[in-house]
Amino acid sequence: MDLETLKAVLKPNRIVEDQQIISGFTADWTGRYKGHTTALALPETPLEVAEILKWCSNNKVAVVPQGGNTGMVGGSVPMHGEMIISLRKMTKVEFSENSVGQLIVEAGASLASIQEKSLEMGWMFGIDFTARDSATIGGAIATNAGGNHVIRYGDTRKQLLDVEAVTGLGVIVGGVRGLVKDNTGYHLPSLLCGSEGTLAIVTRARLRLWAKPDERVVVLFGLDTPEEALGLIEVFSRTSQDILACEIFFQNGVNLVSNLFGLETLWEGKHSTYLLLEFAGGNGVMDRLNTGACGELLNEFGSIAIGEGKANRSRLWSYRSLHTEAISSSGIPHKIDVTIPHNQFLDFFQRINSVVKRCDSNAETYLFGHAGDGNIHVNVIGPGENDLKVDEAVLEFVASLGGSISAEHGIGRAKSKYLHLRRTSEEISLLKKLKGVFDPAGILNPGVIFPE
Ligand code: FAD
Ligand code: 2HG
Ligand code: ZN
Repeated sequence: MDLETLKAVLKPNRIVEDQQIISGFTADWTGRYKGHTTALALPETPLEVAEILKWCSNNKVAVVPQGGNTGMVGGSVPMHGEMIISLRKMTKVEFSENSVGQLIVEAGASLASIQEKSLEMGWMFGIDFTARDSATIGGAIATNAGGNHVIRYGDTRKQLLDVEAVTGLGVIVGGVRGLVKDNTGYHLPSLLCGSEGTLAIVTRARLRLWAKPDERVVVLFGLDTPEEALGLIEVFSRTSQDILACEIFFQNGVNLVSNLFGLETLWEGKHSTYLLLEFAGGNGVMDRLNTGACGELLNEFGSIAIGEGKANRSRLWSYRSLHTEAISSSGIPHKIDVTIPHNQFLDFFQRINSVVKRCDSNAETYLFGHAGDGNIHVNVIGPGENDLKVDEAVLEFVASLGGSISAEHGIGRAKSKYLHLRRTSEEISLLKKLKGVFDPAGILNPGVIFPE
């Protein structure tokens, strides 16, 4: 690509061609996708994003929008030499003065910076996950990220009051006007949320915040079967208004995490299944937990650990939150993020290992996830990066149970050829037409969501 005419309309240093710098942007977090490009754009304003996209559209240059590059489905990697447009320089986070409990953020602001600003102002942001220091709000909007608190606050879409974005033609649409109620035709924030950089590049957003809890308590249960976990999920979701997170994981993942990070063995390793619940609310969370059906359950269990202070809570969380890093240390994982209907969960847990073993008898399967949302992360180590038998078998199995082939990570490149397992051909053709309206030159993230 001849970048001189683009450089001429931008301020200096917005386009990087130095391969030493670019190489830090071309591979994904998991190590499965390794791309290349000759140009990295680092715009600092929405108008600059618009200039770049106008030029790209006129010159038929394909682009890959990128935030923190922590995505799990290869959507932020230039596999065919596309220009990377990184939003990393756009990081402002401001408390909105004309509303109650709202933030105006630039797309490159990290999740952690948004959480911090919210807390500083006496509020709480509804989205949290382990990649919080690197993942950006633009990436979270583009993937409709979920994370640990969906059971309480919903996914990223539920936090969005308004979005400003730039279409493939370089036109700025939407804004950060943000009224809580605004029924003026199609809801652009909902449409752009989850579009994975294929319709527009998100530049700014207005976010809703929630009341900051006074008290938080983590409870970790050591269990012997997934059935027990499902029973507890049912009781606590129904009876506790304080529930904030509900996570499941298993002994093989705990072994990996404990060995790698030197964590204490849990209950001498005698359990197969773990359920971590977090509760948050006004003062008295622990007292409320100790009453009624919840209290009876807490008293009944032998293998139970309770964390009240910050350090104890994060010690218990670390058995769950370090799974991703620990698994990556033992190879390049096949990441298969799925949702299972609650009434199919047991069938799923009983059969998933044999589904994987039929594809590769030496494969190791790690299961963990946001059980309260029916969301399990199936991580498989063993099959080669390009051997997709296991991905296909698991996704077909999940679809046969009425589940979704992507719960929270998106479709990206990793799952584009399986989109038909969840969407009808009529739906796929409608979605493609929508893409054509936002991006008539087809420059925005080709190969993401829809197969090339
Ligand atoms: P990137 O990885 O840079 O991009 C992701 C996708 O969004 C790409 O398709 C990209 O093209 C597009 N994109 C990025 N920015 C923009 C923009 N401004 N406009 C338009 N398109 C854009 N995800 C969850 O949902 N829940 C979790 O619990 C969770 N936990 C994680 C834990 C770890 C340790 C890691 C490494 C990842 C985790 N993720 C999780 C996945 C990932 O962090 C999220 O998908 C996150 O939203 C990606 O943000 P990002 O800024 O890194 O986006
Ligand atoms: C999590 O919930 C993330 O920890 C990452 O969504 C999941 O590593 C994974 O597969
Ligand atoms: Zn997750």
